[in-house]
Parts: sequence; structure tokens; C-alpha cells
Amino acid sequence: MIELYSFPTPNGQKISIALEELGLAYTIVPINIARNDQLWPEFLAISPNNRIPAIVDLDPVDGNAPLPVFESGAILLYLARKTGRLVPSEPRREAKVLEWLMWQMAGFGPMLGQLGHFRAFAPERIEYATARYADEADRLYRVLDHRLAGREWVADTYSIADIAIAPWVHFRAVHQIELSSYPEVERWYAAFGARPAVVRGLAAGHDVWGDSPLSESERAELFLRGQPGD
Ligand SMILES: N[C@@H](CCC(=O)N[C@@H](CS)C(=O)NCC(=O)O)C(=O)O
Repeated sequence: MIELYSFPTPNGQKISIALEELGLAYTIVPINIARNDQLWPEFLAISPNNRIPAIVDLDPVDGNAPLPVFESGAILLYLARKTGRLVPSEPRREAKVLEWLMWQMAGFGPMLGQLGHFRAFAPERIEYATARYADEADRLYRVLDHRLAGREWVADTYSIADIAIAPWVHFRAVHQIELSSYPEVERWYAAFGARPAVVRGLAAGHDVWGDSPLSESERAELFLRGQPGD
């Protein structure tokens, strides 16, 4: 059994999607980041960066004590290695998955997080910052579009790279990204979204959070306070 400490954001949804794809049993421990649950000492013991997602694997393969893991990229790799799926073992193919996983962790996610902040949540319009992140988001979307031309998935086969990247496309309305500008991404994202495990992973926790996990004021306060979604 895996405990998933999460909230319905792109980084949280990566992990519920991966758990569904891998058929691993899990329970969601809701961490309401609008109410600062991420600062609970019990959560910080698992996730010292006070951000979701984090997991605790209650049945690690070594049979020893429960194993906490934080950072969504590290969690995806951990789950893939635990099951021997969603990352190929052959080094040349594995390298492609890791490249695109790191690309998402270091670029696509953080830049879109900043763009969402300045486009949707900043209390004042700051032209320079908005243009800077909009340009970089457009560049990154074009890089992804180019990569996907003639390919079904980001690496050779469906992998944690797709699972890391696609939830950011799922939240494109916050970033005010028009998907039709990136036709290869649009095609890939439609195929991704049609996977039954993805549908389940995106819906996971709905019984806990309901339709709207944040009120408008909670959302505004959260995004002003920090930089969620990096
Ligand atoms: N690099 C981290 C980023 C995690 C992150 O930014 N999580 C956000 C939600 S998507 C969060 O917990 N924000 C809490 C806060 O801003 O206080 C990861 O990929 O796990």
C-alpha cells in the first residue's frame, strides 16, 4: 500500500496517474495547501520542502521500514523502478525518458507555474514578467511539439515522461495556452487523456476534494503567497 499526500494540482496528479497506470494500491492523504497543511510537522517529516506531492511506501521492496519519497520526479522514478514499468531498462532508451522527465521538472513545470502566476493570480499586471514567461512557455511548447512530430509518445514508449508533462497541459487554461497552436501536443494530449488510467488518476481524490478544492479567495491567497506548481 502506498500513501499519497496530495492535492489536485499538476504535480499531485502526476502521481495518482502513475499509481493508476501501475495498478498499485494507494490511499490519498489530503494536504490542503491553501490551508497550510503542508506545514504540519508530520508532513514535513515526509516532505521537508513543504510541498506536495509526497508518498510513503508501506511495502518497500527491501521489506524494511516504510519509505517516504518527496519531489514528483523522484516519486515517478521510484514507482517505475519498484514495478519495472514505465521506464525502459536499456540505457539508450532509458536516457530518453530521463531527459524528458528532467526537462519537465526543470523547465516546463516551473515556467508554466510562473506564467500562471503572472497571468492569472498576480494582483497587478506586470508586462515584463508576463511576456518573459509567456515567451519561454511558448518556446517550451514548441520544443515539445517538435519532439512529438512523428512520435506517439515523448520517448520511445509510453513512460513517466508523458505522465510528468501532460498534467501541465491539462491545466493550460490557467496558463492561457491555446493548444491548437501546438498540433502535435494536441494530438498527443488527446491520446494521453483517453487512457482509462489517466481518467482515473485525474479523478482520484474527487470524493475528498469535490468539484472545487479551493474557494476563489483561497486560490488567490495561495498563489500570492508562493509559487505553487513549480
Ligand atoms: N518540484 C516539486 C514542486 C512541488 C510543488 O510546487 N507543489 C505545489 C503544488 S503543485 C505545492 O505544494 N505548493 C504549496 C505552497 O506553495 O505552499 C515537485 O515536482 O514535487
